[in-house]
Amino acid sequence: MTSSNESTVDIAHVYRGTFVHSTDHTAVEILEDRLLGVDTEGKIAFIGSGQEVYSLSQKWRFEALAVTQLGQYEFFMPGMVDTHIHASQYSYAGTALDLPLLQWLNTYTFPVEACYKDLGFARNVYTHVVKRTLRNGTTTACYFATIHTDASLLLGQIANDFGQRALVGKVCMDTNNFVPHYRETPEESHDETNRFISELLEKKYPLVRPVVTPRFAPSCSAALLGHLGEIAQNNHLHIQSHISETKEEVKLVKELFPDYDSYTDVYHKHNLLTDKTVMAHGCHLTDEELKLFREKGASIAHCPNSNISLCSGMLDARRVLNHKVKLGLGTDVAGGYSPSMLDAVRRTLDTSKVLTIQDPQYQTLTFEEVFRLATLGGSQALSLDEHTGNFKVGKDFDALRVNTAIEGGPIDLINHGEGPKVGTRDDRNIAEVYVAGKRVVPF
Ligand code: XAN
Repeated sequence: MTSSNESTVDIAHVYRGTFVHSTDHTAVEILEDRLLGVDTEGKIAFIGSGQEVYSLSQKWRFEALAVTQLGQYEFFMPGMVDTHIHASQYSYAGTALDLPLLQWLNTYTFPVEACYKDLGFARNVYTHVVKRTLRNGTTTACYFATIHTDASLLLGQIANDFGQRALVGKVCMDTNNFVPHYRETPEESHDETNRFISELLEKKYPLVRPVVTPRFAPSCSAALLGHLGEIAQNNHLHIQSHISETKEEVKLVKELFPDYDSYTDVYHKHNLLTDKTVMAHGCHLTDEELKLFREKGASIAHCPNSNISLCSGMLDARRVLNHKVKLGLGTDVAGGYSPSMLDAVRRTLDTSKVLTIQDPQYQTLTFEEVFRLATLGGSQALSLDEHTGNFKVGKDFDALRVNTAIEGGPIDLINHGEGPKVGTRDDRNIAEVYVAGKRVVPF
C-alpha cells in the first residue's frame, strides 16, 4: 500500500474497483480490487487493497459503508491530457480541410479567429468546447485562444467554471499579410500578453494557468519573439507554439530567419525553448533539432488527426521517444476534426502503422504506449506531472469512470469471461469525469 501521512489528512471519498494507469516503467498497469482514497483537497491520499477496507477505514477514519464500489464492467483510468487544441477553431471543426496549412490558415482560420473580438461569440464557442472536451475525458487541455485578451481571459474563466485543468494562451502574432485586421503590433502584443498574464493570475483559479503563445515563427517578428521569451523567462511561465508541421512552412522559416541554424534554433535563440515549452507537430524536425529539444527539456505535442487531415506529414513518434524527448498527444482542433483524445489515440496508432507499412522494420507503437502518451506522457509534456497523469499518492485525482457495459453504449460484450473488462470505445463509455477530486461530468 502507498499513502501520505494519515494523521493530518481528511478523506472526502473512497473508491473501490479496478484502476488502469501508466507509470514510467509500465505502459499499462491494471490494478484490480484496489481502494483509493481522495482527500478534501482532491488529492490521492492512499491506494490499498480492497481486501483491507476495514483496517484502512480505521486508519484513515472513513465510513466503510460510504465506499463507492465500481461495477463489474467499470474501471477508473487517468483523465486524458490534450496537449494542443485551438479552442477558437472549434466553431468550424470537421469542415474546411481541403487546403494545406498555410493556405488553410489564410482562407479559413484567420477570418474565423478575428471574430473573437465579439465576446458573445467567444462565450458561446468556448463554453461548447470546454464542455465537449470534458465530456470526452479531457481533464487537462492546453488551449490556444486568439489575439484578443478579453476573450482569452473568458476562456480561462469558462474552464475554471466547469472545473477543467487548463493552460490558456492568448495568441501573439504581428505578421499577417493575408488578413491584416487579424494581427497586432509588437508593442500591442507585448503589452496585451502582460495584461493577459497578470489578469489571469489575479483570478487565482486553482487549475488554470497562462501560457505564453507565439503563434509560430512565420507569424512573429524577431522582436516579438524576443519580447515573449523575456516575459516567459521573467515569470517562469509555460510556452506553446507550432514547429515544422509542413515542409513548405520549414522552407518559409529558412527564408524569414536566414541567420539561424534551424527552425528550432529560432525559438531557442529567443529563449522560447525551455523545460516548460510544448511545440505542436514537429513532423519534419531533424535529429539535431530533436537533440536540442532533449537538451532543453522541451516537448512535442503529436497531433496525428491534423497532420493527416491537412496532409502535413507524419510524425515519427518512435524517433522522438528514442531521442528521449517528452511527447504528448493533441487533437489540434480544427486542423484535427475531432475534439476527442480517444480519436488522437487511434490516429497515433494509425500513423505508426502507416510508417510500418512503409518500412516493415519500423518499431510500431503499441496500444499500451499510446495510452501512456494520452495520459502520463501528456502531463509530462506539459510539465504538470507533479499534479496529474496517473494514480499516484499526492497527485490530484483526475480520473475517468469508464463503463464498458453502459446502457445504450457502443460495445457489445459478447465473450463474458472472467477478469476485468477494460476498454473504451467512445465518450458514451465515460460515465463520470473527475478533476482534482471533483466530479465535473455529468454536468
Ligand atoms: N500553425 C498552425 N498549425 C495548425 O495546425 N493550426 C494553427 O492554427 C496554426 N497556426 C500556425
